[in-house]
Amino acid sequence: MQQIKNFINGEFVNAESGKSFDKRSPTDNRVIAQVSEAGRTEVDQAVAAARAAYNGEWGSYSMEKRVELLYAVADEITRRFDDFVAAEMADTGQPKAVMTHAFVPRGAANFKVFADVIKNVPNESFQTTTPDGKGALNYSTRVPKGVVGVISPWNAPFLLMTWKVGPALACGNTVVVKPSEETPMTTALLGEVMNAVGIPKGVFNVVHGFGPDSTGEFLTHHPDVDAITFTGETRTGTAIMKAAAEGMRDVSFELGGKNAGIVFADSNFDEAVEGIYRSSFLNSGQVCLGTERVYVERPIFDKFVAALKSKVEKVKFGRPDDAAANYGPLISHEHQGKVLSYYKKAVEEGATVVIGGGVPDMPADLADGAWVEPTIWTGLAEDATVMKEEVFGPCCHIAPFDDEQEVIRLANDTAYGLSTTVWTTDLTCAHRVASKIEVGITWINSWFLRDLRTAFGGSKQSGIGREGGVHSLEFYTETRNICIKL
Ligand code: NAD
Ligand code: 6OD
Repeated sequence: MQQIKNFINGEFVNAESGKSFDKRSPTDNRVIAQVSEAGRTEVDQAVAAARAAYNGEWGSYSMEKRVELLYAVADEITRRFDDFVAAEMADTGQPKAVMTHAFVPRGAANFKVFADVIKNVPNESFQTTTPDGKGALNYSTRVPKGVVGVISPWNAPFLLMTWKVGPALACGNTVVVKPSEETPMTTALLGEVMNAVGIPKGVFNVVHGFGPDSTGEFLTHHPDVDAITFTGETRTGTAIMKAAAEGMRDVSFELGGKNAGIVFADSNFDEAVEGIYRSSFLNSGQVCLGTERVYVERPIFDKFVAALKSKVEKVKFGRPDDAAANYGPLISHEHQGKVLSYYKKAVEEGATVVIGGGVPDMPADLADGAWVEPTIWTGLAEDATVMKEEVFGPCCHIAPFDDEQEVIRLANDTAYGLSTTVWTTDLTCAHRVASKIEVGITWINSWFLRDLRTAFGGSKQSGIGREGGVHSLEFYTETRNICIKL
């Protein structure tokens, strides 16, 4: 049985209390690791280590030295690629291809991209006139925030955690990371990588545990944490924002979504079906950018529903390393219960189930996993529960629309504002629609294509701030202005 410890000041340590919790496999519910649960003591130690490193060795490093070390981190992750893929598969139960093609390489890239950003970012300067005619020069510098608390979710654990740790360290901060209790493995491996390449002790710390009344809350309420970056549910973001209000700490939030997919009749039909299939069902629908509301122009509505159904029929459930399988379980029984309760509610509120709606028959060795069927509905009213609340499971509702203004109104009729995907061959229409949809990112004839240098974040209840490329500097640094009388 794997033992996962906290990583504090460069050492792997168990909690003083001796408390630990089980990490279960989503595929068959076996306990696959025992995770030490950090209490207040360990959170205090981790924050103190981060502060000491910030005031000490890390703080004394030049930007060039940090950049060199972050490149070494990325290279070491790549050298241990198979270990990261195995850890992420064990934690999430998702197919190997998702880890090898997307989530793990993107995690490694997060260190190089932000090293490059910090190396190349210019500072502004202004020459000011003064009454004596001599003038003054204003110039800005960027300084790190200090100790950053990183709270990350379970759905793409390594990618989403490194997307915060990479820029935080590149900018000269130190971090204390609290990964999701469901996915502790890759943060533990990252601790080994940090030691292997010589990142000073205390720069990167990991405390494992839960959210409320546990490690997450101890970290976000800790007075010596200068800023908090969080990815997860909007409700959790609200709790963390209250915690951050004590001491006026800055927050960066990537939160939930209830994203719309819009398919016009003139779209390339096969590409649109494939795109919506991926956006609704990749990672078993556990993607913040996923499409849970699909709007299809009426002339192709029936054909589209039939084509999407036919793709879902071909799903092959199985273990992550089963080459014949392409579909994994949900993260946990708890999440399975939540998703199934939405499936039930959809039917109670009048949905027609096109396909799915329950739990698939699985062979005996997988029967205890957190499996649910990918599900398509039609026929719901716009105010039905699953049209308003994020399910975060493999499901979508498909509704017909008749004109552009109507579909823009429908897409915007939500408390969330994370992303949209629009399918049409009329690029003028695509630009018009994209300019009106209230989200952080609109994909046209594509989905989940994001250059790491671009800004990412949500409008409305989907987030606060933008991370990605130079935009991450807004959160991970403060701008200081210096004015010299000439
Ligand atoms: P979650 O909010 O339940 O948990 C996220 C993290 O917060 C976990 O580490 C958890 O332990 C911690 N936490 C929970 N309560 C806390 C508290 N009171 N104080 C401090 N920490 C606390 O989210 P999840 O279920 O892990 O992830 C799924 C959610 O994340 C979905 O809503 C999804 O849309 C969202 N998400 C958003 C993005 C984005 O970029 N916008 C990306 C991925 C996931
Ligand atoms: O890599 C990204 O651009 C991104 N936004 C990933 C989000 C995954 C959420 O589930």
